[in-house]
Amino acid sequence: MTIFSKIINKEIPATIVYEDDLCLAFKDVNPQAPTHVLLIPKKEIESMAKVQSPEDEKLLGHMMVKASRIADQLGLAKDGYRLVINTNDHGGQTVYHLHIHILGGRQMSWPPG
Ligand code: DGP
Repeated sequence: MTIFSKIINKEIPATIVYEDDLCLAFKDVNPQAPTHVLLIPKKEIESMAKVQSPEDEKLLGHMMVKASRIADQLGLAKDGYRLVINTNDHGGQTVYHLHIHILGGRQMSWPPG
């Protein structure tokens, strides 16, 4: 269990921007862009390295479509945005509950650091 489970269970506060039966989106506490939201599954999945089942396939498809809709709602669609899923150590993951970063509101650079 991670701190994100506590956010899902409303045991600790977060600024929630979207919620449904399968996933939750809230503002990142340490924003790296003018808009920085985390979209997480309510199911506890450690990382992208652990997804495999048909259930996960459906869940991640759902989340990618929701990421698009949330980005649109946040006003990011026209100028663009970046979706990031840091995975395990080399990916820079710090919280081991799968999450999609939705970042926007500034020009992004490439390659990532
Ligand atoms: P990552 O490094 O990809 O595992 O990203 C974890 C992100 O989670 C990081 O950008 C900061 C954010 N974060 C960590 N703890 C909390 C918290 O308690 N509340 C919120 N809103 N964000 C958190």
